[in-house]
Amino acid sequence: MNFTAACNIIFFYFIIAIKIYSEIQLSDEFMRNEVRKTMKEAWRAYKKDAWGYDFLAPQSHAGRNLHGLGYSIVDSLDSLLLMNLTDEFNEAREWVRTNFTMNTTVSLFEATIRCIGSFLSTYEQTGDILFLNRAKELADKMKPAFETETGIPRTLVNLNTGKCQDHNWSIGYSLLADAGSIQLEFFSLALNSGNMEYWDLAENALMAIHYLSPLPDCFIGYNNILFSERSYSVDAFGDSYFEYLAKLCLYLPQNTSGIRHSFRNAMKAATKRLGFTSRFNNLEYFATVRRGSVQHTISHLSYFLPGTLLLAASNDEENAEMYNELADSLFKTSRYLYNQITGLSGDTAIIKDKYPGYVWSDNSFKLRPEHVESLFYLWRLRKDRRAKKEAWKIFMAIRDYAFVEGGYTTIQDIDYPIVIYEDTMDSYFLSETLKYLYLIFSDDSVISLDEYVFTTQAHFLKKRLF
Ligand code: DMJ
Repeated sequence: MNFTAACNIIFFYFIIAIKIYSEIQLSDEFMRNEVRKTMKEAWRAYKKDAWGYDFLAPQSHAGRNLHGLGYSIVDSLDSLLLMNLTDEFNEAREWVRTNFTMNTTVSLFEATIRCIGSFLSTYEQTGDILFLNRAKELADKMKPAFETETGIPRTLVNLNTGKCQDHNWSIGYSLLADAGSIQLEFFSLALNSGNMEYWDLAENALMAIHYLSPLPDCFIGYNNILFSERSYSVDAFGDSYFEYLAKLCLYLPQNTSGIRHSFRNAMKAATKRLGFTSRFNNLEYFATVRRGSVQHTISHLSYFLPGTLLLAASNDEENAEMYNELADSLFKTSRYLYNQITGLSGDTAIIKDKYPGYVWSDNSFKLRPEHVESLFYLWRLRKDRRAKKEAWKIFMAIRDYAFVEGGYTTIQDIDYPIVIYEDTMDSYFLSETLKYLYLIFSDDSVISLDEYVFTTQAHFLKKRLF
């Protein structure tokens, strides 16, 4: 045998070995356990350097506050329960019992999705009245936010004084995503506590939004509903409003045909007004309109939409085909944007005509959950094995690139293999990203989609099948 033939044979077997290696199936149990270990590791890091703060700053081994409600502790409660991290759950419960204080100015939306959602999910799982009481106390302190002409709540509220404020960049307005995605939490609070006042507050806000067009403005005048900014988006500032339309129909299957229509009409209007296909690579995406002018951007926040569309399709035979097709197109886009050197996506891309079809306006990976959330639905609802493979790849990339000695952190540039870090581990990493990853590798009966609906912060609430 000559030298070239020998080399060819070695090369041939080398390729076969690589193929076999890449096809080796890791067991679900193994992958689930790896996610659990990461949760434990991230929790420990937070506990060591940032206990009681909203977030861990892993690079500087310190804590950071957004609203001073101990978001990482509260947001983690049901992830810790789910992953059977009992000691850690008990530490969290003790903190909630003795140290959860409410005396700062908070965003109604953030405090609702991170705290009230988590308290209620944990209450439903454990029956521990402490969590229901905390949810009520916090909601009661935020009630002044709903005292507006329209019922659309203000964005910021002081928990001590009840004084409300606007963000300084949206005076006179509330945000669509803020006013339109507190309903699961407030409805659940009403049903769990028996106090329907919480229900009415959230329903009034939703009714007021429905008074607007099928694709409501992202900035809504809270004292004059017709006050308009001409800003439309299913991405930042709009995103979870659309998510909640689809999810409310699952949470309350009775008498929700109106909400189902709103979701269908919103998707149709969004496709007509915001839907584009990129010239390079034919990627479909939803643009954003700001003050009347179109911005061809896609942010990581919008990657939730394929998953939400799959969920809507599973619950609406008539429109399933349209939702499934749209989900597939949007998946193609988010997968393309995830296909970077690190295997992770940047935070915001601007669509361009030439190769590679986009430039990043923000190329950091902020540990966000939206893509793995959509992969979770892809696995549960379609049994598409690619979802598991991709989820594992993303998890490994997070471990390889986002881990620092002090915890897990934001990567500043996903195109650059020598990683530079930003200094934040947000609580959604514990509450959402790791939870969805864990569930992708769990049996379908674990937090079954037949029984539960996930809030926008991935807290699971029991469906109300009455
Ligand atoms: C989460 O806090 C929620 O999912 C919210 O609705 C928007 N996205 C962040 C995480 O990226």
